[in-house]
Amino acid sequence: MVSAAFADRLTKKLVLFDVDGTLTPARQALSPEMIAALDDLRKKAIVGFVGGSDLVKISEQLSVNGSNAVDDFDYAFAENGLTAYKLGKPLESQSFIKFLGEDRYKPLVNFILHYVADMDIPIKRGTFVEFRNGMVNVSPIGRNATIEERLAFQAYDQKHGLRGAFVKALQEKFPDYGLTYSIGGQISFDIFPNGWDKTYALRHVEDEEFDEIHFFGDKTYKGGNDYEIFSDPRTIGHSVTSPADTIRILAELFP
Ligand code: M1P
Repeated sequence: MVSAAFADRLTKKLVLFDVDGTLTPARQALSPEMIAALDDLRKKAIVGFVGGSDLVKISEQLSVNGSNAVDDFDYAFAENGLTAYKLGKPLESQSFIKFLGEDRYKPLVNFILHYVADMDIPIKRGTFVEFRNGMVNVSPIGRNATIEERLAFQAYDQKHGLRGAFVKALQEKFPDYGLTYSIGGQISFDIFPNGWDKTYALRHVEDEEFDEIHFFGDKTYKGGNDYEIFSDPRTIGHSVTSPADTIRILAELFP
């Protein structure tokens, strides 16, 4: 039986999607083809997204003609599920700063800002640390970078391993903080308490006792921010190479 919440749909299957690289190109909007595929899927399954970004950014990408993304998806999980909605209604969540405490946060952010200041990279923009509800996002180039500047940074980072070295320095400096450092996007990495990866979102769906939980993501390799939920025994993981690949697999699984 489906629960009262989903009584209009005769399905016990949940399909969850990562956002960047899976539903949309990084930081860009849904294509008309993806909108049609999701509309069709929502007739056959319960549908949600699990993004690493905050809800404002994800909403910019997933809203269709001014609609609200939290209404267009059955489950909306931003910041790995630390911000969570079910059928448009907010679910309880926790916060990064409550977990860490101001006294431990301050040395961490001070170290990060010093490290960024000392980095010699071709260009720097603004917003090097973004403080979110469930995590802190750190970007050596800065979050205000344009799409072109992002791509240039990503290529430069691939060559020089800047983010990897930054993460290593943080792990060595704060070994007892209980934090995970996740390089999930193009220009930044996320910092959150151990266990607050995308599997965090799964606790919000447990009560529905779904028969199958599918997860689609592009960063499903070890170290990628989709790895934990992709390989979790509670999910059936699908590794995709692009939004077009997501549409292709959906057509096979849900004809
Ligand atoms: O969803 C993946 C990542 O997307 C953004 O990363 P970047 O700006 O580096 O491309 C960030 O919102 C990050 O938090 C998130 O994990």
